[in-house]
Amino acid sequence: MAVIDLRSDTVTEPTDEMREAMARAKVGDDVLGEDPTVRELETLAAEMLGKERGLFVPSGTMANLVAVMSHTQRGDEVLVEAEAHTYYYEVGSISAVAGVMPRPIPGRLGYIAPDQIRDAVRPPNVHFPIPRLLCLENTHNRAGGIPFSAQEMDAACVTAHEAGLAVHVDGARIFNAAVALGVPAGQLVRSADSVMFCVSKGLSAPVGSVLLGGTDFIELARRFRKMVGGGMRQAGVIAAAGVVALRTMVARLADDHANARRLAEGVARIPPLAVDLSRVRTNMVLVTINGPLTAPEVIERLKREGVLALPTGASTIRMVTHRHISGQNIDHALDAIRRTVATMATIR
Ligand code: TLP
Repeated sequence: MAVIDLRSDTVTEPTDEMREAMARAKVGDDVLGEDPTVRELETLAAEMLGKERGLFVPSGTMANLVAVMSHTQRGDEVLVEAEAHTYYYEVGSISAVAGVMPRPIPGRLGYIAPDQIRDAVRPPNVHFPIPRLLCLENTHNRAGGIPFSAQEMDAACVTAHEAGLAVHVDGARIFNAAVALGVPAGQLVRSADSVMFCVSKGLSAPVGSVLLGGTDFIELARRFRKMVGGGMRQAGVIAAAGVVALRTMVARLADDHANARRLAEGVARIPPLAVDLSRVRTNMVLVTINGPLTAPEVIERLKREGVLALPTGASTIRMVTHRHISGQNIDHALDAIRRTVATMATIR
């Protein structure tokens, strides 16, 4: 039985072109700043995102951590959306390692609006930590892959800057946002101080993320990357796949978005499952189960039918489309979901 893996776009494997580029990559010691392929990836990424410099790091989690460490001092306050990956899924690293105080702000479908930023930033007072940084996420994972426009991003950044905060963007899937909105990715982060994106998700490279920002910021981030053990040596071997990812994998994300829509529209017609179709804007589908079935039960049953998905709550399931999911796979997945729900309804 062919498995249809909708757990995440992180499961994508390198293309043949990536594997060839990896085999041929010119390498050097990147801790000494001598790996030409890492340099190439960092430079290309900086050009595409409109920032001065880039820093290749092993993961999105490390990119966010190193960004927070570079923007803050221990004890500072960091405004972060309450469902943001940095707050929800990164093992508490910004507290445990960076030593900052996260201030979770429930956003509107993942977006922290300017008025919320103004309300959250408290005037200087001996009792309060110093507010130093705002973290935004685009696309927003737990909101269902929602992209935020350049105007929305600018508005949040301007307000944060007026309040004396720097802005870091977790843009793990910033290219999904750019493709969905039909704008260059750089536009979405033009007002932000730093941004990270992952080559290891929908872009199909096997490993890595790039953190981008101004020259001084990246120099500091390079030190923190070393501190947390992210200094890699002949990392050109993996950066080579990232270069191919940026050159060849961005435009095709539109196919993943079309497949997500097709999946969402199908699932929305399978009660007791429901999908808010207005939220399906990129490559994610959040499925709500109305009724007694739990997400883990449905996921377990789907697995027996060869369809993999992840729970995002007791009665919510996330399905993610990516390069290994075809339109035909979507139709097969929908058949499997229909069968699963029908069987489970008779068991109850
Ligand atoms: N997200 C993963 C899981 O960790 C949930 C996924 O399957 O979606 N920022 C965002 C917005 C992310 O979605 C992720 C990964 C990261 C950061 C962390 O990237 P990695 O996994 O490279 O540390």
